[in-house]
Amino acid sequence: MEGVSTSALFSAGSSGLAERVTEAVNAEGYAVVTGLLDARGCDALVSEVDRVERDHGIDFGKNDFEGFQTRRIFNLIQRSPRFRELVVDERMLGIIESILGVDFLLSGTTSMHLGPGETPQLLHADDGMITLPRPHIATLLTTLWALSDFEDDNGATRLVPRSHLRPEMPRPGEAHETIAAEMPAGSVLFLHGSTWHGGGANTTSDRERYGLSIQFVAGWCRQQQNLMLGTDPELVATYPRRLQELIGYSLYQNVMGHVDREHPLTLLGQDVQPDMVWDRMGNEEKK
Ligand SMILES: O=C(O)CCC(=O)C(=O)O
Repeated sequence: MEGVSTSALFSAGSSGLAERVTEAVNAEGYAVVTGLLDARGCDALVSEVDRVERDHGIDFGKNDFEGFQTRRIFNLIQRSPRFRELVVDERMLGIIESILGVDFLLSGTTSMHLGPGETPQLLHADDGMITLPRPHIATLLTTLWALSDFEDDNGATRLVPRSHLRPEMPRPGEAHETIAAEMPAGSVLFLHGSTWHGGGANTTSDRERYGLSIQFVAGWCRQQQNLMLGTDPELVATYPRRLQELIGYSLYQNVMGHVDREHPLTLLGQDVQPDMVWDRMGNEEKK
């Protein structure tokens, strides 16, 4: 099976990383960046995934899409500061802003832990429910963090290069040429929201595949996970400011998301002036 193309493969230290990844995502529908986490970082996150699964009795999926041999933890950021640190990784956020534009939002955080015996997931596009005519610019961007090696036989994500440029969506039962996003632990797969992909089969008898999905949307789109309602505001008040903004305590283009004309961060007890676009426009008119 064909693997990741060299034109879509980068290392964390590459110069002009954000621009080059953006170019690859727009042209190929995906890019892989190696070396964003070291072995200690991966091990620590795997231990956190194992701990949360144990503490909260996280069971296998109840349908074929979520995976009968896959454990998923949603809203990871509320489970541990380690996951929160990952979401504000500036190297990743720089790439996301380059693709989705300013004021983008976090859409969801999910652990996808594939066990031996998992079968291939249905090919799909993460923005499949968006009713814009296809193809269209990226409104959603998925990052898949490999905490263990992603290999062809242990469930590496499979994808169809350039499928984000097609006008249609894959239909169940159709056969498509895919590549396996094989990558060493510590790498991240960046996926255009329209790219056809799915978790691979884990045909091994003893190798787990640990992956974290951190998804983002353009600031004018709806987030998949309701991160503002899903977390106790007292806990959110302890998050780094950047993470509070990413989950929705922020304004898009100085207007979308205001609360009674106030900045949403005031709900967390912060004194932030909204800098409304209406003030700017009104003052412009008078000049
Ligand atoms: O686990 C993976 O490799 C991808 C999973 C996925 O695409 C999904 O669940 O939407």
